[in-house]
Amino acid sequence: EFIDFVQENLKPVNTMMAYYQCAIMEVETKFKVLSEQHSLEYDRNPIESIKTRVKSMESLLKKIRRKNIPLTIDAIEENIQDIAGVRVICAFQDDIYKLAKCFLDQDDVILIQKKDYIANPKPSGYRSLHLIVKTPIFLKEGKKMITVEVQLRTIAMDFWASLEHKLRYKKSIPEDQSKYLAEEMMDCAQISSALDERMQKVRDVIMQAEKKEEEEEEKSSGV
Ligand code: 0O2
Repeated sequence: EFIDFVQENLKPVNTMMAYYQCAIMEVETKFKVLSEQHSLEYDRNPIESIKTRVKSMESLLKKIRRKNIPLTIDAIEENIQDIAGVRVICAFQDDIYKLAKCFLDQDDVILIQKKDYIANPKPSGYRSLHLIVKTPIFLKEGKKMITVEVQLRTIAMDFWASLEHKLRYKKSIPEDQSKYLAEEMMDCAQISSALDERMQKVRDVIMQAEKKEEEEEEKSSGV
């Protein structure tokens, strides 16, 4: 049925996917600009890496079925908010909130929904800050607002989520083992959360020391 829909609507489906790709480029650039500016100001890059993807047709189909969404372009665009995905990976947790604020302060970024799975982790142990936003892309006909899901995470959160994602889609793991592995991942989530906190505290001490050194240099050069 979905295949028929795609075949019958090949052009609008391809156009829709191309627009999502354009919105991804816009959002990725916004984070690159913020990172560049932060590097210039503080000599430190808050972003470790950025990963982007347009949702695959297979994964899109699964979601359409799971959520019982009617097969029209409008219904898909309205109900599926993660067709365009941008994942921003930071070293430290506080960089996530600083970046999110700078991003959301931009007047062409409209926040649709914020899901703070760092403050409130999912039952699986999953942690990340999700921002569902609308942002414009500029076409010859004018601007079109496109929905993008931004996931902000630390390196530790990303490491955990990548492994857990693999586990989630392995159907051949026996039930008793899968229960044990889920508990194991819960444990790992707690360890990774504690690691994020401790590393950030060490980073804070380093930053304090740097600030002090700079102040002392300024004082001595002023004499
Ligand atoms: P993908 O592309 O394979 O990553 P929604 O159905 O989106 O309206 P939902 O599902 O509650 O509502 O959205 P949620 O949970 O806020 O965000 C969905 C995405 O977050 C997932 O995408 C994952 O990327 C990530 N995510 C959420 N929970 C978990 C989790 O427990 N473990 C891992 N590893 N990732 C998680 P998809 O849809 O799975 O697709």
